[in-house]
Amino acid sequence: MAETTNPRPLILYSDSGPEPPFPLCMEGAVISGFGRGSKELGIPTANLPVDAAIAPWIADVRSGVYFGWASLALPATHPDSTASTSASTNHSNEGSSSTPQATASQFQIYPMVMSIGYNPFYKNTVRSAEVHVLHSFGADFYDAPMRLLILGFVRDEKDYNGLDALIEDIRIDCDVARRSLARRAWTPIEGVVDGAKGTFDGAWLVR
Ligand code: ADP
Ligand code: RBF
Ligand code: MG
Repeated sequence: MAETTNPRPLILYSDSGPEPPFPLCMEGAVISGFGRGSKELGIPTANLPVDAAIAPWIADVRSGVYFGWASLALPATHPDSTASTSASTNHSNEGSSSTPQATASQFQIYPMVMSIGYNPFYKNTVRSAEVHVLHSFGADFYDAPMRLLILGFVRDEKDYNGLDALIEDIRIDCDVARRSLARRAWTPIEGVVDGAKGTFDGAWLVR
């Protein structure tokens, strides 16, 4: 399959914020995925059950890559839990300027990029929803409650000649997500961009 080498735009949509049908919301407890060793590839994905009873939009949504915010209720014993500290800053693993935090809530907010679909590279027969959180965690968080505020579509899912090409595209997806989210109208009020509060209503993530 011929892969395009065209440069991809790194910032999507206008600075003025998400457009309909976004935001789309989804929540669930993190489940085990396909066990393909995504973690070993440096792109672990927290899988959520695809449940149309909880997120009715998911049955009809276009398969592909999306970006937005994830919130996680980590157990107090988790190394990244800020449950017992007063100040938290969720530093992105690759130095995003966008570092939302949630101190009053048990939910901590992180930027994320995700895939919804059949993973044509692996030819899955069931639709999966998997989230790569843009943060370097000190431990796994299976079973943790996770909420998603999906703010934009990045690209259709594709098949690839090899794993390297898939990983390269996912790396770019991560960049696109970070940069697109690091704008005030895309960042929740609970978060901080360039020293200023975000202006996006992300209350659902932390309530
Ligand atoms: P699985 O096939 O079970 O989904 P993965 O290799 O995709 O396995 O790893 C996913 C797990 O890794 C998540 O459920 C979570 O507990 C953990 N994890 C650690 N860091 C991250 C991260 N940055 N994003 C998503 N999951 C992460
Ligand atoms: N799988 C595909 O088959 N095609 C894709 O285009 C694709 N894009 C992805 C983009 C992101 C941001 C993420 C997190 C996953 C994507 N996947 C895709 C799923 C990927 O195959 C899966 O996470 C594997 O477990 C990685 O080894
Ligand atoms: Mg996974």
